[in-house]
Amino acid sequence: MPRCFRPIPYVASICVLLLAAACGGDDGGTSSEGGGAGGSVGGSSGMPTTGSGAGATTGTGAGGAGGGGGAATSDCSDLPLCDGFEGAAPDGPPDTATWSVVSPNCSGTGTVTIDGAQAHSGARSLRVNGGGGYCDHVFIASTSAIAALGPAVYGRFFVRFEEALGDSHVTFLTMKDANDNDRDLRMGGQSKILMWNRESDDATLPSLSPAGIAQSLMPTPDTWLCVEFFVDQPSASLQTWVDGAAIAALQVDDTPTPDVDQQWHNQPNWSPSLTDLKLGWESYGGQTNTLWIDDVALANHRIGCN
Ligand SMILES: [Ca+2]
Repeated sequence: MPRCFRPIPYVASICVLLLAAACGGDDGGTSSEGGGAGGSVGGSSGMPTTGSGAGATTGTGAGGAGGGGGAATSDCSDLPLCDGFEGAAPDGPPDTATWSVVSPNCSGTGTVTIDGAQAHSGARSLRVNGGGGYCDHVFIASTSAIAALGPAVYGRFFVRFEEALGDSHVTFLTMKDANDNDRDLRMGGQSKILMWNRESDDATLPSLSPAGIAQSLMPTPDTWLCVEFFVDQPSASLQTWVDGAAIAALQVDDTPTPDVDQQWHNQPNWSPSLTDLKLGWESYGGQTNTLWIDDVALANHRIGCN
């Protein structure tokens, strides 16, 4: 069941959309596209390609599925998930051995197709035509790789937004959490910044206060971002890097930090057990966008941007 925040100035009132209402379309949230993106993102590279996955107890799973080939900038072929979308034909779906295309509950105008005109690596990427209604949502979904990884999951993907993130709430990555009644752990945007959102109680990371917003970043349009995350069930922690730099606003640790993860600790038994990875677009306040995704990988160690 969708939930969302209305972008009322940093006292985000929770609105719980009845599915029928959501599918009916507009819930009236503002969808103004923000002006110029503020925080430019620095250059990439220079990051370690291995890390000590705290608490990682399982090895890599089944061999790499997915496209492979092409002039990938990242050699991730030995990882349980590694896809640069080079092996699928333009204008069609991504490799069906790795991904399914899903629109949970209801579907609308959103589409995902392989794009031969835009790429981070090689010649192709996944293009997401993101619609503005909840039911216009669409994702590519992978379940086997994340299930093989166990309780500590590192992810990496590149994303390019055609337009800046607006004020209303959107999601471009979701992962189902079996320990949270199968509700989603979602990465997206609100108040023009990158943020995480927990579907079950609408907690945001960071808190959408001015101080919280200032510690995240506004993605620069028409620019590839390298996004990395680490979701660790044993320590109930979450980390995020963009272009190799840790983003202070996007970290959950065991200490509630005002403006950052204090709200996240409202659910003290949060213990994420992820069962899928979905990438695409879901919008709760009318915001549309076109985005491209490339070089998606999951591992039991930090993957890096190179
Ligand atoms: Ca590619």
